[in-house]
Amino acid sequence: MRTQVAIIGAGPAGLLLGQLLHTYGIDNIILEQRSADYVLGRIRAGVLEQVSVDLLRESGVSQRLDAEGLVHEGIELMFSGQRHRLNLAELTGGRKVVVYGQTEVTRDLMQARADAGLTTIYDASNVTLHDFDGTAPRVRWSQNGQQHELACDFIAGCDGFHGVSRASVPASAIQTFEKIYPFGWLGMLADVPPAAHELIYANTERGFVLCSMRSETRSRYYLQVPLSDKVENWSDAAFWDELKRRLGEEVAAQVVTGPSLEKSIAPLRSFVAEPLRFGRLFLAGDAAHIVPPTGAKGLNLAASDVGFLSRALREFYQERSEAGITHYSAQCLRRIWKAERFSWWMTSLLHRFDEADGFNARIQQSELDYVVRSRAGATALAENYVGLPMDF
Ligand code: RFL
Ligand code: PHB
Repeated sequence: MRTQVAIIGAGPAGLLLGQLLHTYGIDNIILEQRSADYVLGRIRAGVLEQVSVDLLRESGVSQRLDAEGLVHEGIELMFSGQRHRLNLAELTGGRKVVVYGQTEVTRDLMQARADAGLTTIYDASNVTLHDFDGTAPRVRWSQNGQQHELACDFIAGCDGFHGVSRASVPASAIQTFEKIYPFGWLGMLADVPPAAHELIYANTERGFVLCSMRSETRSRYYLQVPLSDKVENWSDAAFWDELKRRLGEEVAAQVVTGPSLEKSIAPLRSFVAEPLRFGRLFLAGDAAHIVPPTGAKGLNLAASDVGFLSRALREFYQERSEAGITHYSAQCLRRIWKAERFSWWMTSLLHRFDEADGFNARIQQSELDYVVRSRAGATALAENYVGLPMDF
C-alpha cells in the first residue's frame, strides 16, 4: 500500500488534516487504533475559536457547524459570589467563539471523509513508524492477525498524548516540558437547558466550577475535584448538590437537573514536546502538547497545528518548496507556548489551591478584581480566549 501522507490517529487533528490535504489534492490514509464508535463516544472540548471555524470551513465541513453552532460574544467570570460579564466581542474588535462539541466536529469530519471515499483504517493494532529520518518512511500495523505496511512520503503523528508517534522519536532528539496540577475536573453531560446563556467560569470557596453547554437543551458542567477522587464517588444527586452549593442561590436557581449522559474525571496537565518535526515525521495536536482545559485551547491548538502542517505540505507538493516544512515546528511552538501560558494562567486564576498562609489566595482575588475592573486586564483575557490570529 502507498500514500503521500500517512496520518496516525483519527481524532480531530488527524481527521481535519486529512480533509485539508484532500482539498489540496494530497493523498492520505488514516490509521486509528480504536473503532469509529469508540472515537465518537469520547466527550471532550466544546468551544471553537474563529481560527478553527475558518479551517473547518476551508475543508468544506462547516454546514452543520454554521447551522447549529452557538455564537457566543461573551463569558461570565464569577468570584466572591459576584458575576461579571466579559464582552469578548467588544473587547476584541468583534471576535467571537462558537460553542459546538468536539464530538460533533469529529462526526462531521468522519462523514466528510466517508463521502469523499478516503481511507481510514480503524482497529489498527501495534502501529509502528519506520525510516522517517530518510525520504521513504513506512508505517506497519496488524489487524485480524495480519501484518500490513504502508509506504509514504510523510508521517503525521496525530495520535494524542499516549500515542506511538512521539514515543518513536529517540529520547536524545526531543525535549519535553511538563506541569501537573494537584486537581482534576469532574465533567457531567446532561440533556437539560443550560443555567445561563453564556459560559460561567466560577472561582468558589469549594473549588472551581464551569457551566458550559453543547446546545440550548444539552448542558456540560465541570467541578474541580482532588486528584484522588473517583467518578464512582459521584452519584448524579451528589453532583447536582455540589454544583448548586458552589454556585450559590442566584445561579443555582437557574440550574435544571436531570440524569447524566456521561460523567468522567480528567486530570489537568500542561505539556510541550520540542521540536514537532523529526525528518519526515511531524507531531500535531495532543501528540505534541497538552493544556489544562480552563482556557478551552486543546482542540483549537490541534486545529491550528494541522492548519500550518497542511499548508507546509501543500507548498511541498505544489511549489516544490521545503520552506513550510522547515518552519513548521517553530511556527507551531510560537502559538503553542502562548496558549500554554494562557491556559496555565486561567487555571491559576480560577482554581482553589491548598496552601498554608493564604498569600496566593489574596493575589488571586486581587488579579480577578483587576481583570474585571481594568479594560487592559479584561482585554488580555478576551484576546487570548477568542484566540490569537494564526500569524501572531
Ligand atoms: P485525540 O483526540 O486524543 O486523538 C488521537 C487519536 O489517536 C488515536 N491513537 C492511535 N492511533 C493509532 N495508533 C496508536 N498507537 C494510537 N494511539 C492513539 C486515539 O485513539 C485517538 O483517536 O488528539 P487530537 O486529535 O490531537 O485532538 C486533541 C483534542 O482531543 C484535545 O486537545 C482536547 O479534547 C483536550 N480536552 C479538552 N480540550 C478543550 O479545549 N476543552 C475541554 O473541555 C477538553 N476536555 C480534553 C478534555 C481531553 C481529554 N483527554 C485527552 C483525556 C477531556 C478529556 C478527558
Ligand atoms: C466544554 O464545554 O467542555 C468546555 C468549555 C470551555 C472550557 C472547557 C470545556 O474552557
